[in-house]
Amino acid sequence: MFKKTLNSTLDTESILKDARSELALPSRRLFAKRALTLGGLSLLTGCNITDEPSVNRMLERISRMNDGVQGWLFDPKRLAPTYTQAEMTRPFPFNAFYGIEEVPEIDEADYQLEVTGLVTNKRPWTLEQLHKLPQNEQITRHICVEGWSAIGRWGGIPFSYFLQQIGADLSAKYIDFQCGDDYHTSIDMPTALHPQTQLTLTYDGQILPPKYGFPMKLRMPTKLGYKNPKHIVSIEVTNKYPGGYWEDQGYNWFGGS
Ligand SMILES: Nc1nc2c(c(=O)[nH]1)N[C@H]1C(S)=C(S)[C@@H](COP(=O)(O)O)O[C@H]1N2
Ligand SMILES: [Mo]
Repeated sequence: MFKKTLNSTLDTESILKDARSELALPSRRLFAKRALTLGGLSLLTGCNITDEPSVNRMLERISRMNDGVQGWLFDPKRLAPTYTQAEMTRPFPFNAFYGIEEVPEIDEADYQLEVTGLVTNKRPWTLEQLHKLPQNEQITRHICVEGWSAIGRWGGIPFSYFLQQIGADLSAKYIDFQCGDDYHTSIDMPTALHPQTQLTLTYDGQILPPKYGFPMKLRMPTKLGYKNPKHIVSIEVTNKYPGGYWEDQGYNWFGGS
């Protein structure tokens, strides 16, 4: 879609040339080979390249990102790197489409996770029931397209295990997440089944605090920050493209691997 605009107003080759020099990567490197196309760059930065300012913004974002993390963001089968506790970013940044003083307060007692769509078991889940499911931990890097990244430690249920518990149709295309703050985003089934995709209940060994998404978020180290929904209140398995809060405003739907 943006190709048409680009042909008339922008010079594709010169954008790529600038991107290459921002990245200073030799062409044989994985990232350069796989992603140094306009599509790959817009995927990486979340920028919809339709005009000169957004091209500049894209180049700025690229230059700020750590090239070491870029290769695996594009390969759904590879594991994202993990880190040690000493490498954790403290404090872990807060981000949302509103300020920290507007973080939703979700009442634990009333909370139930709704499950809808292509699943055999539509029973809602209390937090207590969720905490009883098998849990694991990861120390991984979260990358935000706004130009920062941070390493955090998250604990929760392997999402593929949860999908089995609800009898999800694993041949369905999408999973949509509705959040307690009117945010929503959706992911593809291969990412949902990725071993590092986690229904996250804790941060750094403690119950997930409100600012990081109480009572639960989806943590995917193979996806950019905006694909990781916080304050999840319902999950739908579907074949109908669900889009998302930022995706509907032009951010790339895949947003990562
Ligand atoms: N419900 C909800 N989830 C969300 C967002 C949001 O505004 N609302 N923002 C996203 C973005 S852009 C980022 S970078 C991360 C920030 O998560 P953090 O506050 O734990 O750092 O949450 C993502 N998930
Ligand atoms: Mo973000």
